[in-house]
Amino acid sequence: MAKDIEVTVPDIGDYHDIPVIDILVKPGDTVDKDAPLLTLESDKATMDVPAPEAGVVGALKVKLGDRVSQGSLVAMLKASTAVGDAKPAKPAAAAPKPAVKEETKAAAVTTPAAAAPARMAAVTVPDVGDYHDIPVIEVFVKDGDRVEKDAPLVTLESEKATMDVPAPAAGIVRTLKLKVGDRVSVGSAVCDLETTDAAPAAATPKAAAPASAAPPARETIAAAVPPPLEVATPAAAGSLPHASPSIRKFARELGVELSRVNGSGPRGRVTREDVQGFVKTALRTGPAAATPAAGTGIPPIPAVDFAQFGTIEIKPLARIRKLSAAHLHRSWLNIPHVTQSDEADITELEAFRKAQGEELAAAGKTKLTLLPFLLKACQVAMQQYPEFNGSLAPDGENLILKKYCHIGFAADTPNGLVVPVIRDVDHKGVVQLAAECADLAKKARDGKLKPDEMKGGCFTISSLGGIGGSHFTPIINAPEVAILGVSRSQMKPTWDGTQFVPRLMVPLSLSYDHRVIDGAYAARFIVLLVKLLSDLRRILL
Ligand code: CAO
Repeated sequence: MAKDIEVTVPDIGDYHDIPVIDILVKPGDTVDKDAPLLTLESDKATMDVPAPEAGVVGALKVKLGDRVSQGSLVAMLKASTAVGDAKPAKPAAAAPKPAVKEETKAAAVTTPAAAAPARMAAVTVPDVGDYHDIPVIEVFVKDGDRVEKDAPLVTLESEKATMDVPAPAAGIVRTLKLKVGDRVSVGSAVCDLETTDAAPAAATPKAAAPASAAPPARETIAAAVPPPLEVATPAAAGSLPHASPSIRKFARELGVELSRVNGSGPRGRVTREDVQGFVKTALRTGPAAATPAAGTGIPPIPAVDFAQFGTIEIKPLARIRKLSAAHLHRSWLNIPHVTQSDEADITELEAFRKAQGEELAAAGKTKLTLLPFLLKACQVAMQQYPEFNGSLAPDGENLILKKYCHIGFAADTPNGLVVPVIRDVDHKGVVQLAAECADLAKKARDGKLKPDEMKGGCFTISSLGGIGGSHFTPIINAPEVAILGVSRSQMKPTWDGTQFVPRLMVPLSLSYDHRVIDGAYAARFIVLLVKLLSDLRRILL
């Protein structure tokens, strides 16, 4: 029969009045026996309070920052298993199984036998309760490493608990005596430590006792040993991460949610390298690539084993595609996009372009496409509507207005999308712009663009006109605030007031950042753009 249980802080040794630093459950959560409910942290150790029984979490009695001691009520739990006819539920307090004996909790420090240097101390496995012959699952140090007092040296893991053996004093690791997979019990040698503390317990004459005699000073004992951390078995823990106290602390310090890190250790345990790898990936490729929904709270798309439906081929993504994926995802998620569409009558422009193009071709000059005209028209419109040449300051307090005008254009390459940038469009004529576009587009296709040639853009044009399609919604190339999508021009019947006449119309799709640009401002911008393209003489005005 379901029973309400008061979950209290178990015997955590010498620790009193220590803060709750993490709450791992909320009311209504179903937890298994031994699943961690919350984490406490003293200045020396981090420890979880596990669920004493499987059940459903009721009211939480503590919040982050509350200070607790042994016996403090932390939560109510409706036990799903029969807990017998026991009267009050208090005994179900989440006492971790390993009985931590205060007097023997320390990593024992003794001077090694015979001619050891005066300040060399032997570090041995402290009394870790009922555990014998348990494996070393992680080694954090190597010979020559300098460690602070209480820094974890190794992690041990029994079936029920994971525990770090911390350095009993600051010093330099001299001879490491363990490796991952070794099995240890109380008194097993961990390493020799050349202590640098002014008067570490190990250096006192009393510490020159045999290994079994832990340092007598009680504060040294307490300082050296965090009590074992009860961890649930992976099955019991459900989706909760399986990691040692020091790794949890390490992840917390870096702001990494352990549940997002794939554990590569035995039984999916998260290691220090896993956390470091996660951070490196996030820094290199951006959070979007580290996990598609990173930081957004958006549930990730579940993985599907496509091979179950038919033959598949795995094709690694090109580096450019991965980089642009992260960039586009960031923009899409961070910027409230609005796309405004219109069509410009480029009948006259096209006639002019063709005539000029033939002249240029005859002179052996660059091919004249629509793109340089679009660049020029956008530059003029940006000068009249300068917010289109702005970027929102990261704090969201200011708009940074640029007095230069560099415009990028999206180029389709075999390796993916790149955006070369034409500098100082306002200082250049259409023919020069055409030459620069052709040059940069070729470099882009040949994979020869230099990083500087893709930087500093104020605005982007994405022209799909050479391919086809009508309208689309381009994604803003942050930190820019707008992008113009251009589709394929088409001869259309247009009403001139008295009759339908055939006119060449080019579809335009202007996406803008609505935090910076109002709809009316954007509509004025695109109307001007349409006018400029419809009658190029306006560019001179
Ligand atoms: N309508 C009709 N025809 C168009 C056109 C339009 N809007 N824009 C270009 N064309 C024509 C050109 O005139 C040219 O025709 P001809 O060969 O008969 O003279 C042909 O299409 C090919 O032009 P182009 O694409 O080589 O040249 P461009 O200057 O217009 O564009 C570049 C250069 C680099 C922008 C283009 O090659 C490209 O890569 N476009 C794809 C951009 C892209 O992928 N955008 C999507 C980004 S979001 O995923």
